[in-house]
Amino acid sequence: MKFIHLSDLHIGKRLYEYSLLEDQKYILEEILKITEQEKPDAAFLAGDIYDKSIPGADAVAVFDDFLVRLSALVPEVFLVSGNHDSAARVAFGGRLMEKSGVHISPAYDGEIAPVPVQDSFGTVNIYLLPYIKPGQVKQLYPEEEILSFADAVRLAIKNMHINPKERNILVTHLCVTGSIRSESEEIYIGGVEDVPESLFSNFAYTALGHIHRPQSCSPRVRYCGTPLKYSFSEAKDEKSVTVGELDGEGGLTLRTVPLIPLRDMVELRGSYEEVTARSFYENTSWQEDYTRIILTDEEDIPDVAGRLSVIYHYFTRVAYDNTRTRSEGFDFSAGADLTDRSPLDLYADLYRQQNGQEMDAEQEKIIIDMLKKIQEESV
Ligand SMILES: [Mn+2]
Repeated sequence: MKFIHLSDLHIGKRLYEYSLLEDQKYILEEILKITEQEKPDAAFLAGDIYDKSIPGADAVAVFDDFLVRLSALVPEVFLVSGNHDSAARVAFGGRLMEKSGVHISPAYDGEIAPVPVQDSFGTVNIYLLPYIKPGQVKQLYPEEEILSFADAVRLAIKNMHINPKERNILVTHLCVTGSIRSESEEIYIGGVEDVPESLFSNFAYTALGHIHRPQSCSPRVRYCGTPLKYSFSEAKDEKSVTVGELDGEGGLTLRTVPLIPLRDMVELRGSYEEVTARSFYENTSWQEDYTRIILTDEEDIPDVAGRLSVIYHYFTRVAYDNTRTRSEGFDFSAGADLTDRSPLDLYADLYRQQNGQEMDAEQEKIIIDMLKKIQEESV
């Protein structure tokens, strides 16, 4: 069986003041072209179809068109809802669409029956597990001990009663321990959502969504990543469609087909004079790309955002990397990941700035306890 794997379309997403809908329509066209060439037997959409649980009418229209055209090219389309989706709204009409080969996970009700798909070797069982939270599963199984996301997913998989001798595929939306994240995901802090990869050992392939950077967690467990860059932390990422082939013995081959966006997302860096010099940008696509600009000038430039947006038509934000911002604790040095900071680190920075000294052990414990409490309440 040949398949394509997509996730985290986030249709309707905005980047600061820009609607990304044109970029999304463009990339969905590209995906349809790839699909037409690859001729897969199945397509997996692993959650976060929309960016919001109540998507705008324009976003719904874009997905409706994509789904109709995708299902004309692919015999079986499978989709699950992600944390950004409303599971019930995404599932609307799902039972009717079964007849057209479009299989949508219903909102999780404690039982998941596989969808059997035939290929020339026999049956492949496709299991659809939407994004689930521990509290939700606990309500369905009050007698079970479910303290974490990992417990919830373990139970959901146990209740699938999988036959490991058959070929099974799981499509789901969750966070595997150790996966590399980016700025555009909304994930609970401190590893709360982590699910160990070992839970998926009975699946010939696990098609994941939730993490936006494409990556394999193991040879058979993979995030295909978003079709577009959704934050500047992804500026250097390469987006793609994952194409897989499963043979009769459960042997799996995976490859990627690159996705080239309508507009790229780039972070530019230099002095004001450098980044506004024609020679800097003339042989690039940057004037039509989404840009974030880091200026190294020591002095603030008056009306800098207005001036930069004359040159860079999809300019978003400017920041200074200079003696002042560094003394304030910002780190814009090349390659520094601005996002990879825990809430505790951020609070420690704030404390240092306000008090000119570090928190002591007791104060730190108060903050850690408070952060834990916030986290537990939001799960
Ligand atoms: Mn997502």
